Amino acid sequence: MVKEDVLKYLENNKGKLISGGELSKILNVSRTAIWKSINSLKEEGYNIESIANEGYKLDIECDMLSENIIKSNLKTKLLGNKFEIFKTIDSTSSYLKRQSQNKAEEGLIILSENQTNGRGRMSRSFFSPSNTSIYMSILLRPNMLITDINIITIVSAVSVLTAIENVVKIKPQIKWVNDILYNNRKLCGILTEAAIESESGYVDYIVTGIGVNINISETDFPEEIKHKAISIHQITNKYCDRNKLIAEIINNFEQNYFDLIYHNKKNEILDVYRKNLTMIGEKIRVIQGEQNYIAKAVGIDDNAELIIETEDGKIKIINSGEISIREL
Ligand code: BT5
Repeated sequence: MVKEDVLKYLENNKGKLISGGELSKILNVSRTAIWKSINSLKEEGYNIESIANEGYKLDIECDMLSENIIKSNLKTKLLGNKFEIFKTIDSTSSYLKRQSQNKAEEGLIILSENQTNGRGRMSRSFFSPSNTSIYMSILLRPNMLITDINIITIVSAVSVLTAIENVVKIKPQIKWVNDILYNNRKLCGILTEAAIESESGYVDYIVTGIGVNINISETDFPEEIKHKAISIHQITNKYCDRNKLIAEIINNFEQNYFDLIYHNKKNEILDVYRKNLTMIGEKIRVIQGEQNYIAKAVGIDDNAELIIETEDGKIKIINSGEISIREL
């Protein structure tokens, strides 16, 4: 389609002025078709400058989600073989779960500029404003017992953490089980959901949902989470290129996923997870439904469960299913 071709050209030449005549020659379409495409892209929110008698220029800081830019930074064989990018959606994970039931293939990735019903664990909501962050879900179909899926959460956390370190040059930490924190405030939440094949106990599919706060300012967060959430922009005071970070997350994810599935490197992945884990050795509050109690976080076992020591000296293993922890 002409519009996609025009966009691709402008994205590959961000910040450069190109005349309508040149574009129509390169893409082999009429100038009217170019003009129509540009107007439609502007309506979609692309920051394109039209200069009379000179041409068009896509703003260098334009940061709309772009399959073209993401793909040009991907080094993967499986993840991202297919993308669907939405302007708005209820939840990228809810949508992907529906597609998974319809036999969508492993590696499909859903992204959206916003979510009207972004979800966390235990029916909690995930604040998902438009055009400022990453809301991404990845479909996996590993040959794995459902009891082993905690390790996929570990793969996601390690992959997002390393991607942020590489692209943004900051050092966040992981909070068991699925949060990436900076200065003890949540930068990213990860939700791992799975469906089981009846009888066999094996996984049918896993949907990993990743939400990273990118270009949100402190005043944009709702009152209830302002003090416990943070965005990359708040940390660096710079705009962060979402498309590059998305590609880096996907690249790392595939590398770690393949290392886990094909190269038996679960222990190496767990090591990176453990090294970057916050709260270990510290007193924490363990929250389960209405109940909560104080314990010491001792470490993570090989199933990525949290080992704690209760105040009466008992060692307990807790699984993330229905339990959260909080600093004292
Ligand atoms: C999570 O749950 O943190 C998992 C969030 C996963 C979000 C992604 S976005 C793409 C995909 N599609 C979805 O619908 N979900 C996934 P949990 O550990 O339960 O934390 C939820 C809690 O985090 C809330 O109760 C708030 O206190 C807090 N919170 C909500 N929105 C936040 C945000 N944007 N940044 C930081 N904290 C937030």
